[in-house]
Amino acid sequence: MKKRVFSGIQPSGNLHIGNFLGALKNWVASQDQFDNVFCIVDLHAITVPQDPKILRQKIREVAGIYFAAGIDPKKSIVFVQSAVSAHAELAWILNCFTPMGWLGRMTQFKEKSGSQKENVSAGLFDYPALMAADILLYDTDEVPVGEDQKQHVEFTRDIAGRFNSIYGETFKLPKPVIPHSGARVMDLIEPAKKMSKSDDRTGHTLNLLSSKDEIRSAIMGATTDSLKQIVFDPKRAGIYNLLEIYEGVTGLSRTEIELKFAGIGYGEFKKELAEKVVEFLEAFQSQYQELVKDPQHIDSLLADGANQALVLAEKKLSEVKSKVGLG
Ligand code: ATP
Ligand code: LTN
Repeated sequence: MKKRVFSGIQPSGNLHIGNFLGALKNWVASQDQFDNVFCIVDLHAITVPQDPKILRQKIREVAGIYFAAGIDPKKSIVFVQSAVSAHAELAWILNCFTPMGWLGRMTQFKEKSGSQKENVSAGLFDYPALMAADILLYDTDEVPVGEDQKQHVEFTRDIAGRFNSIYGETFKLPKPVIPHSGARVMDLIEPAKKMSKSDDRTGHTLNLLSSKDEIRSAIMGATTDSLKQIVFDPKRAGIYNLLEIYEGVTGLSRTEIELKFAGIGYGEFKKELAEKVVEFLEAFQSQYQELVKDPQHIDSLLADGANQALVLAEKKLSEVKSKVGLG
């Protein structure tokens, strides 16, 4: 029996090269090895305000991006979270076993709520319980995500362990799988900060659907430093980030890359990086454009995915409900 993989991306903002290198790339690469469930987590997206029209468009956009990146609906279940109500139901149940203190310690909540802790939604605070429900419904073994989601997967293990210790073995404990490179792609202009989907400032991110010119100008404008050598030194955040992106899109080793750019200036390196990213996105974007010509096809793939997910999710939910004494 193959191991089960579950992961998801929120249909909000603009998907960027960090989402690709930190998550999507690995989903595609190990697709044959696992039993995969990939979700478009719209219930997570509404933890912050969303325009309904845009949210609906973004759901299809993310589906198109999954398929264009190489997720094959014959090999992987792809569906929209809100189409399977077991996610919300299990989240509520897990909620009732989640200490407030655990949620309060989540770095993502602290970062996203900032100074607005009293005004953000209860959903944003409770975000990890919904993510735990997503993962636990499918007896997930591995969760391939970027570095920023590691804490949420650990939270999922903790809540699963707590439930199991009260009601007996119910949930499998999942493991986060974080890539060695590209797990935390940084903002191009402020390399101390992670590249973020919700950041729409020009030049800060490399979006998967950006034009060639946007890509070139963002890379040429990226922050580097006053040193000269092009080497993988994590202490030199700007250049390190660009090198990781180069590594991610070309597949070359770090030694090969350092050799290739020995004695070469930042300007030359950036030009070469921009061309590699453009080349890489060209193939991806033409697949995407082809797919979105037929939105009904995308919808029907998602409906098939939801039907498959539903069977698995309902089975686990009814086991949980019966253990808790519900229904
Ligand atoms: P937002 O900034 O709106 O919170 P996001 O860019 O973090 O969005 P998510 O939908 O939260 O995007 O994340 C989707 C996946 O991409 C997750 O697995 C996450 O860990 C990964 N990811 C997000 N940002 C990065 C990044 N900068 N580098 C690598 N992986 C990332
Ligand atoms: N919180 C994740 C998105 C997400 C997810 C999941 C990832 C929701 N449910 C389950 C993996 C498994 C994020 O990237 N912000």
